[in-house]
This record gives sequence, C-alpha cells and structure tokens, in this order.
Amino acid sequence: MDNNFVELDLAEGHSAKVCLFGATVTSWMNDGREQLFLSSCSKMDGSKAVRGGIPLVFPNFGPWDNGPQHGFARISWWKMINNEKADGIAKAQFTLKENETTLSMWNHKFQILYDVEIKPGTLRTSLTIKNTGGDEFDFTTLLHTYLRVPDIEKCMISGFAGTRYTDKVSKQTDRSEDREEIRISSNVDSIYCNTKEHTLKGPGVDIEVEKYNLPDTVLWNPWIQKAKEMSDFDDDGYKKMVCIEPGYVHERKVLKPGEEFICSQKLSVVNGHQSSI
Ligand code: TA6
Repeated sequence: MDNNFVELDLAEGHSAKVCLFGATVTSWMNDGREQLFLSSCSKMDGSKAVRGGIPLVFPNFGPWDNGPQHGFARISWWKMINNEKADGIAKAQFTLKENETTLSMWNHKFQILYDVEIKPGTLRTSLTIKNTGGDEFDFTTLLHTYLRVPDIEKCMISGFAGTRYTDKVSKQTDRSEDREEIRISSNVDSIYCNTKEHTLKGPGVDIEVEKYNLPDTVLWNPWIQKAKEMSDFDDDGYKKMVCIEPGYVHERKVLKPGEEFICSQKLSVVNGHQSSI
C-alpha cells in the first residue's frame, strides 16, 4: 500500500481506503463491491483534489475569495492518528490543523478530527471541527460524496420533496422541489436546504444516506459536456456516478474560541447487510 494511503480492512469483502491527501476516502468495498465512484484519471499525488470518493469541503463550499474552490481541506496533507479494528468495526482517525498554507488563506487556528468507520453494510464519516484560536470564525462544510452506480439513467434519488433549492444550472434560486423521486438525464447541480435522509436506488445499487448536523444536501452530476471539460474526469464517468453531498452550506456556521462542531454522514447498503444502529 502506497504510504499516502491508509487501509481499513474487515475481511469478508468489507474494506475502505483513505488517501492522506485531503483525508479522501477513495474506496468503500461492501460485500466485495465498490460503492464509491473514483475517476480513472483522478490525481492522487497531491497535485489537485481527488476526483471521486469523499473529498472534504472546508472552510468554504463553492468559489472562495481566499483560495481555491471548496477550501483547503481536500488539498491538504492530513495526519493519521489511529487505525483500529475491534468487534466487527474498523475505524481510522485523521487530523488537520492550521499551517502556513491555511493561515495564508484563512487566518484562523482550528483542529479538525475526521473519523472514518466501516462495518458490514455501513460507512460513517464524521468531522469534529474545533476553534482553537482566540477569535470567532465562520465556515461552511460538506462531504462531497461520489456514489457509484451501474447506470445513472436507471436510478432514482429521493429525500428532496418538499424542500427549497437553488438550481445552479438554470441559475434559479429558492425553487420548490415536489418530486418524490429524482431521475438524472442531464447536468444537475442543486443545493437543497433542510433535507432529511436520502436513498439512491437502481439496478445494482440501493444506498441510504443519513446525516447528522448537515441540514443541506447538494445533488450533482456534470453530465456529458462538463465531464469532457474536466481533465481528471472520465468522459463517460457521468453515467457511473452521482454526488449526494451532505453539507452545512446554506448558512455559515459560527464557532467562538474553544467551541466545536460535529457533523457526520452514514451510508448504508440497504440490500445486503442491514445497517446496525
Ligand atoms: O458540489 C457540486 C459542485 O459545487 C459543482 O458546482 C462542481 O463544481 C463540483 O462541485 C466539483 O467541483 P470541483 O472543484 O471538484 O471541480
């Protein structure tokens, strides 16, 4: 295993891999089947954010005056604190704190602990963001999860009905979502506010997404043209993925000195091992 990767291995076909660059989960195998999408031309060497898996967005979702889009978390080298396996659970913890690079963009002291945990049927990823400095700061954060599907056009995504959203493709804000099930057959880039859990269902895929302290969810598929425009994204990759991205993005979260914010997602493979609580 490349030194830049940490492996969580439960045997029996349950495993995960985390790239220390961005603490990006790049693989989650459940019952021997890969659940996450990773572009075959993704960089993994620190030259740019991993294209796939679960990139971490902090301290800013979207375009940022202080630095690169989606902030510095996904383009920083994280440190692994521990990697343990017990009682049918494999979990690893990673940390990132301020450094010369982050301070040059965002002059605040912080510590993030990132926990990645797998057991048969589930992957849980949790962020603990702490203000370790002497001044208040605000941020947005998001788990930019790329889920793998055999064929996106045969999938249905639910959990958005009755919520408000911004459609970045049509540039319409404050739209009302009334679809119980969303099918994707074009470029989708929508920021939904106050959603609950989501499901992704289709031939060969049945995933439940549960969230804690992440009220918003971004739904994204680049589709044909934007897939071609991304040098690190397979031209036909749009057929094999959808991003269902739990986030705290509609409002900015404020942390006073010493305060911390904990948020997480739990992904469960529904047909297969039932996710135990
Ligand atoms: O989460 C959706 C989004 O904000 C899209 O607008 C698109 O930019 C995507 O993130 C990927 O962004 P990236 O900076 O990774 O190319």
